[in-house]
Amino acid sequence: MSTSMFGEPIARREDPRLLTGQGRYLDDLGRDALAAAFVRSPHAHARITGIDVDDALDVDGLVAIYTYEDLPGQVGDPLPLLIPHPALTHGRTGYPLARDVVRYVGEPVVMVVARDRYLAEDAAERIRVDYEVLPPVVGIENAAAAEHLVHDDVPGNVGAHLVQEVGDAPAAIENAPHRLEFRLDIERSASMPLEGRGVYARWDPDDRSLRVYSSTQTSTSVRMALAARLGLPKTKIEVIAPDVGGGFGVKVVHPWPEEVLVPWAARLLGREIKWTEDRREHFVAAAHERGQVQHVRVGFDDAGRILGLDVTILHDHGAYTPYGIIVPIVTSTQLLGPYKPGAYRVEFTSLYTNTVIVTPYRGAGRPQGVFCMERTMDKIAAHLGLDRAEVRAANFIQPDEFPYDQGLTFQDGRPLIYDSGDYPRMLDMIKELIGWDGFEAEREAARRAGRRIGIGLGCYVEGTGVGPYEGGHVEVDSTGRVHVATGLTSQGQGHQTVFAQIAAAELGVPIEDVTVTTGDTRRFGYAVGTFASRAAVMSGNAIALACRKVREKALRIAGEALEADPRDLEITDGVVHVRGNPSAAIPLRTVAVLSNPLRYAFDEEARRATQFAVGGSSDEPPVPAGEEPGLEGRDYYSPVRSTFASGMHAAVVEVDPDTAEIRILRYAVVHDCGRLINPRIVEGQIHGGVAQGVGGALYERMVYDESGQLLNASFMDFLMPYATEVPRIRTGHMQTPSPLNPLGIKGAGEAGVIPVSAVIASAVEDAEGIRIDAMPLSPDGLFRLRRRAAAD
Ligand code: MCN
Repeated sequence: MSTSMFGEPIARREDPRLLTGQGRYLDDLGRDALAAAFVRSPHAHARITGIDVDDALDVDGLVAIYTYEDLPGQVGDPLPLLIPHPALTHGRTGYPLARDVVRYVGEPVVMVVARDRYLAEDAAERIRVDYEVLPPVVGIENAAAAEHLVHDDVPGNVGAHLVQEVGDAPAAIENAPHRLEFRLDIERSASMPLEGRGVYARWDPDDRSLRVYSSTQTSTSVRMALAARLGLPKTKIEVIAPDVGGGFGVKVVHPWPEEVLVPWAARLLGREIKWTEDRREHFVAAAHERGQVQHVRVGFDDAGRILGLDVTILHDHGAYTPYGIIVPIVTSTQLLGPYKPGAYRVEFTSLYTNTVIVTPYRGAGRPQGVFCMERTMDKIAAHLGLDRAEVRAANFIQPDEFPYDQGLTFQDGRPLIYDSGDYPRMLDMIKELIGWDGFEAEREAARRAGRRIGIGLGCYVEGTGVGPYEGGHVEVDSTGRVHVATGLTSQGQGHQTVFAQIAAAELGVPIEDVTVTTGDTRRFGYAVGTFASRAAVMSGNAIALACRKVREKALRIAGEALEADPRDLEITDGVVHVRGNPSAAIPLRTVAVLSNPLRYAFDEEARRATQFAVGGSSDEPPVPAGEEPGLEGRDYYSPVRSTFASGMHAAVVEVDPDTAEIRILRYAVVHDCGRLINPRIVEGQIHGGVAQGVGGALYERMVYDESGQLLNASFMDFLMPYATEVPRIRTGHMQTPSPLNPLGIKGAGEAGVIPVSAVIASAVEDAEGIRIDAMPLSPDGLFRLRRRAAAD
């Protein structure tokens, strides 16, 4: 038996089950359920003039067809705007089924329920929806030009406009010895979890209750949304996230139209109904992110220190804003990274387009911000003829300046204050890992061999562990097993392992004795969810606090049984004993029995163990007066503010002089997420993130034509990196504990993806000697840049 502790790089406990095909994902459930399918808009912008379902009625096995008109009361109301913001003056959300107007290709218009998915799709195909096509608005700049409007009542297509200022950046730029001005473009992309969205609902007519399985990142929010929309008390709704095959942000939005409609119809029909998203639906009708245009003005001194930075951002948020404007807020407030410019001004305009909605995708606005800041650093270095690492170092916040207030407001409305970090040391570490200082010799040797290589660097700071709260419940049962439950869900982050490590360490029990439940409202009803790299900080600390309550209670009861002062007791390998006297001991399992007087009466073994422990007879359980029954505890953790993780990535790339193919030869990461619960899991998270970042840097883009049709809505045309395109990654960990939470941890789940585009741009620019100002960068894109550079 191992007593696995906090900080050990143990293997993920969930993997043997998942890797041997024993996972239970949404589509593994409800095999006999009716199936739902959706008729979706083929137009980016159109008025619905008629819906004719007659042909579909002949389909054998058809059960029901619903349009907007069929949806009663709150079921048909517009979807909620989850995160309002004063700057979002024109927030708009869609209806679960389109009412009069459709605003993106893929918007759901009709829901069909049939005996199976084939029949549901057949019936859906026979439904005729008549449209009057309206002019679509596609592309950020068309939206800004506002020749046409996405929403008649939103002037200029502007959903939100925000300016944040620290100091007088325009004046600082004006008076600076050096100035640069440039534009950066980042195209739209999207998260592509292997498992799409999905929901399966069962109505129990006797109990008048609903059980819903959803492939979600936020099961408690799904429950709250359903309770409100269906008019059911939350005690009559159970929402369970089974195994979830990736989320990456897209499964946070709640409720999705399908997530409202399937449970509603299940109740109405008194039947089980399931809907699973297919890949095309995921492309056109889930959510995208990243798309931004940035205009940068920067003024700096001879050492490369930024005196003033002025960034203007145009953000494309698609047809609706169910998630508010969180993405451009994150870009604009976290763009500064580890740097402290003399003055900063950022202005963003968030624009409606006739494309699918934008919601946070792993990194959530930070890859765009880091691209902006790191391109700025490289351009300053190029302008001054300085080393790129040196320019970054000249702008760093120093270790003795923490807590450091950037003077901005974080997305949760709290001041943006960095809690801890050591950026100069981190820079030394990353330079060492990638071989920065010896690179000129390497470049020269490559050049002599006819090869073109370059090196790039990127730094970021990431606010993690946002509130408002997360909770944990811990119970030791009479077999000695420890049951840990938290309300947030898991999509592959390894929570079963890390939360067990925390509980094992806090309680002094073998990790084998700990089971962890996530994402099941039956086990834990109050939670926010898994996103924004918050699970480790939020649930990790909540579970630790709950364990501490259980531990204290265990020591009180054991103290009574052992006639010892609880302060003299400790728990090792699941046994409570007097410190320095291992023979005065009582197993935790027995303490659990003692804590429940009735159980004690039934448990001869526990009685014997207690008698042995106290050396006398014990018909009554020796429990301090006033203890509640049960060896369990619950606690919540609410942070005062977010904690800031940080990292630096570097890459060496090779660019083919003829084909412009870009290969990553080496990739290095140094990362600081405070105290590491499990370094191996964090490395896995970083590797996955870097792989997604490589996709964003070199391959993945959503290509809309001018009529708003997504041209590459399949894996034939939307390129994702395979293992062959993902480099080996050397990872260095740095641990500056967060002073803000009991465990001293910061988040890690998004870190890997954040700076990759900036790093690859930096390295390719270094190899090619031409400006890289747009991402992703494909070989044909690089080819065009070469031709343009040659023509200039
Ligand atoms: N961890 C640790 N020590 C730390 C910090 C974190 O051991 N100091 C561990 C955590 O315990 C957890 C993992 O690293 O097992 C990630 O932790 P955290 O940063 O808290 O992130 P979350 O668990 O909240 O996960 C969310 C994050 C986000 S926002 C996206 S998007 C994302 C990601 O995680 N989506 C993922 N990683 C993913 N990984 C998989 N496989 N699938 C997804 O959909």
